[in-house]
Amino acid sequence: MPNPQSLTPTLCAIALGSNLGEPLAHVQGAVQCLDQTPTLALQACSRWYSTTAVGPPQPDYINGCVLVHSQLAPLALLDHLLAIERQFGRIRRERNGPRTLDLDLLLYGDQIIDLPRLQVPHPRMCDRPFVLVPLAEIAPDWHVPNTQHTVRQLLQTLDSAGVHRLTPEVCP
Ligand code: PH2
Ligand code: MG
Ligand code: MG
Repeated sequence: MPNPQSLTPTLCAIALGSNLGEPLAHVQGAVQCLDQTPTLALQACSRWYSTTAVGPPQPDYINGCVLVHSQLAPLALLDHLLAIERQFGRIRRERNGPRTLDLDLLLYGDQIIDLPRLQVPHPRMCDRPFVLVPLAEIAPDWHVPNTQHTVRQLLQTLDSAGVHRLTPEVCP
């Protein structure tokens, strides 16, 4: 059996979001957790954005994206992200409802994964300016599997009016 923790590193994109408690502290803390994971190597971190919530009425989100080289296989990486969410007090309630921390695995190299627990590319990433705006900052030329397009091209099809970069005074 291959050891799931000794894979050749694969570049992955992860989206971060929070709109409960101290959202900026949560997403920044989550990046620190990812950075401290021995089987992950942080490659890039977008700036942070304040974004209008999509879904039921709820507070605005802080959103951003990171790139990591992962030695964890896709499901092991998913489990690790869920464990970090729990560490930040995530409780699963209504779909698309407010949350202290959401970590979504968007892209795992050029892989297409369709399992009950995990779909990659993330099935809704192409419709979400709060995902594509930060992702385009750090990976504009990534070809999104299952589409004929790069992140930058996908972003150009969306209205990004509800996505605002945090000012340097709020987040240097
Ligand atoms: N996440 C959701 C539902 N709605 N809206 C914004 N602006 N940002 C999010 O991260 C977000 C959302 C479910 O994951
Ligand atoms: Mg999400
Ligand atoms: Mg999620």
